[in-house]
Amino acid sequence: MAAPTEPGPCYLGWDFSTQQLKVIAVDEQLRVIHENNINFDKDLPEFGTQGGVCVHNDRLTVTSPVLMWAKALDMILEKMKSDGFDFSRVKALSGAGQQHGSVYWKEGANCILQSLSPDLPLHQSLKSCFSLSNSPVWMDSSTTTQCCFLEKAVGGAQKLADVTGSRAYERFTGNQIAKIYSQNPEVYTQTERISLVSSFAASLFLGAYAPIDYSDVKFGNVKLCWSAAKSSGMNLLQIREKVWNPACLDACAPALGKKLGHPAPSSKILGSISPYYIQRFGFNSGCKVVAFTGDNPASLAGIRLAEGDIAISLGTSDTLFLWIKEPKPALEGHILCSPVDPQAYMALLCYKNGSLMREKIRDELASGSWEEFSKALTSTAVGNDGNVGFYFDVMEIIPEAVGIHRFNTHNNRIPIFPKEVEIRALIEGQFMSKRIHSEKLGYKIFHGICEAVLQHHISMPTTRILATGGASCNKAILQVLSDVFSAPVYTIDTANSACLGSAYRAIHGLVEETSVSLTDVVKLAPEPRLVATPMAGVAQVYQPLLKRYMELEQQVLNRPK
Ligand code: XUL
Repeated sequence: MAAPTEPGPCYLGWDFSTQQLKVIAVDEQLRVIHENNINFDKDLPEFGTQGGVCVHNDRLTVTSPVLMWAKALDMILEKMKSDGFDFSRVKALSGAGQQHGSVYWKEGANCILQSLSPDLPLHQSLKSCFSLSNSPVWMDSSTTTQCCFLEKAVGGAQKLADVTGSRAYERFTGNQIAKIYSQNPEVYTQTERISLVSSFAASLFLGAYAPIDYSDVKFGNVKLCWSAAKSSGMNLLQIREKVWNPACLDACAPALGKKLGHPAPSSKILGSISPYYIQRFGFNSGCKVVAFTGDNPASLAGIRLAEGDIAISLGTSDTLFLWIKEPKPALEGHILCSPVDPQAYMALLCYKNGSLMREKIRDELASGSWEEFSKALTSTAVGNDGNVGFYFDVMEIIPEAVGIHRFNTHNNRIPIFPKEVEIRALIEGQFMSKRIHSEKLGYKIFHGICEAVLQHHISMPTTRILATGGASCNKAILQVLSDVFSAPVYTIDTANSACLGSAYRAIHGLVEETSVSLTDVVKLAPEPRLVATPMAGVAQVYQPLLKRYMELEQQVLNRPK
């Protein structure tokens, strides 16, 4: 009888996202062999988060407890162990984190990280390691003062965009650090190192401070070459030279460069896993930790965005990525380097009122049931009989507006919609906004065929919409997406594209030196599946409606807050 074959090596991809910690293991053939998750609200109720965050009384400040993330890691590893997961098979791991969020390590924390006792859970060893226990996250919009100051300090919004890739955004880390420095200078002084959520997570595995990666990156408005084309969503990095910009650093806080450390490429092997995980969970001592990156670049790798595609991630934040060959200046959105193709770029639009808004309306009008929600959606007509709605529970990024605004077919404001109309208005509105604003970045449809737009030199011979994130499991929602964009919608088998992309990046990290590209690594992965095609006649319905939506958006914007 043939001896049973040894299970081969595998790779872990982590995602420290807003509401959950998620992990996926893939084998050498890129098959998913294990998935697990910890939901912060449900599994760690002692931290009192809602949707993984705490919204403060001013409604603008949004934070997450840093020890919650450490405890979640401990918990998920224990869960994997009790599910019989064999950690000794893991050859490399990488991960992603929600972008922009920051972690403040107290003086001496690196020494504690380097000598973690395997007898204690992570959060217990780390409890004295942070100078700030509540980390600001990407949903925070409390730093308008700091944004104005930074833009002024470097010579205006455009100048800041030219240098760092973006005008000042409230959620960007530099402005968050500036707020902490001005409001709590003693916290800043006690801080030895500032990490992004992604590099914080990498530090936990490495048992030492991990560098911030170049690809947790946004750079807008400039055409750059690949080698110099990365920076983070921080408003701090000089994107051409890949060094911190002294004027930006000085405008935010003193001696900031030292606290941030030197950034590193996102495919870099940072080192071997900390002995803590070898002793506690049975990891192999040769297991490599590849730099962690932002959730959006990781997602792009996971869904294998190709030339001509649009990706829409329907998660806590809704994000939309476009494949771009030659980025041109735009006043909204961001341009990122494609982590898949060195010659390409991705444009990114980010919406704050994604899943949480959909879940709120589902809870209020559909008894918390997606089934009931979907039924209501399919029972209403395409175009919602001219009813249009804007649903911004928190201050939106695109457009900068807040509140719920409903308009009937005569463009009159009305206070309430019937349940079914409200549900369709929410979903159609979310997708009309994405279509309108992606068209501003270059997406366009000619005669039913999605093609490039010339202004931004986007080449789109055969556009596919690749949907990912939690809501990409919902067929009724994806049908509306397909109708509004007049394009076919595809999904991949897992909604966790950031985890999957991270697992692919872990493999890539190991082979990168042999000049195998990430594109070659992901070639083995299964092709996305077609799940929705546009219904007949939808283009005629949405053409006038999109125009109206755009005009109504101006009204919503102009209304005093
Ligand atoms: C992107 C952004 C969000 C976060 C959370 O700019 O703020 O997508 O990365 O997922």
